[in-house]
Amino acid sequence: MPLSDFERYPLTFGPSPMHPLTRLSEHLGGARIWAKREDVNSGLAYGGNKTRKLEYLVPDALAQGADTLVSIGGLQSNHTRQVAAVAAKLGLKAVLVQENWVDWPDSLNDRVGNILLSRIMGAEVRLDPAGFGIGIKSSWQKAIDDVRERGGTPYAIPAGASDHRLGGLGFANWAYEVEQQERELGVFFDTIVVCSVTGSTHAGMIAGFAGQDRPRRVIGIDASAKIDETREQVARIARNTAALIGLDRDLSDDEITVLEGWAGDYYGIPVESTLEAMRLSGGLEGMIIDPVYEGKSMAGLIDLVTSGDIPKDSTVLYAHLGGQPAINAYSALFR
Ligand code: 5PA
Repeated sequence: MPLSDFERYPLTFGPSPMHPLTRLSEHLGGARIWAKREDVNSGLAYGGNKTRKLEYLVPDALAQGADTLVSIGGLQSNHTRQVAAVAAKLGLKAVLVQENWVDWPDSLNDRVGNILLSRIMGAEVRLDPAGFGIGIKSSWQKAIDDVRERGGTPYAIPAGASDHRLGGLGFANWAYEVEQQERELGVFFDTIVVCSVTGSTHAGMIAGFAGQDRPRRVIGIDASAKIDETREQVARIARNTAALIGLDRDLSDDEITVLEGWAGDYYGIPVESTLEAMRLSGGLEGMIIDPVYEGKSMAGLIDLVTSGDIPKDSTVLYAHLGGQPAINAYSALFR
């Protein structure tokens, strides 16, 4: 059925703002670059990409009579913080499994930033020593079982709200929103650049744009340092989402582009190009990006523009997906 027939529970302010990054574009000397800002899309604990995805999961949770949202991420997960905020707003409980996804020595990693915000909002935070992985985790299953055992009704939200039947809808909707804003602004973005880890942000965009008349490149930049898993997950969710919203053709492989080269060796650990991207974005535009996700996709964008892979006559849209609270756990990098 068409996307407009799916129930959406509004959690955002409305269409997220879009604006040109004039000084960054000039500095790079190539394509014109704009940003669309999911980092300021909501009043719920700073918002971000998961807030948009959750707009389509919440009606399902409410229909099932859930009283507890159960989800999982790293210690500095932006996703779990957004789940905590949505639970608070709806008057539900949140149980969050926070795993040790990043071998990062900052002694405040499990205290500041996202995890602090989740605690303030009253979520039950469970620390777990398991490492990074976007698959289904036993600790998450256990948290779901525990809620049931206590007599609650859990609603299970996988990592990044991605591997879920409705996970791609938020960003399929984003693609329609972009088309609408383009009409209003008189601009067309031939290239989109987006960070990809659990995959449903990029996948939803692919499915949403695939139904539009004018083709464009939707480039995902892997930030997980596990490119095969990211590609597989993006392709699967893109195809499932496309089918769900009634796209009347199969997605071809060349519509699914996840590039590697900017993640470094590990998820969550910035490399030189990440820090340079953070400095450029902050110093030229006053636009703050984080070292885990957006710094890596911005590093990719910078290289693709300066190398001419994205040509000079292109107009590029950088999807800023949020993530700034985690910066507090990386203070040593900028001392
Ligand atoms: C995240 C994800 P996807 O997981 O949908 O591919 O999005 C990647 C991404 N930018 C990009 C920011 C700021 C993000 O937070 N974060 C996860 C989290 O637990 O926070 C799901 C991994």
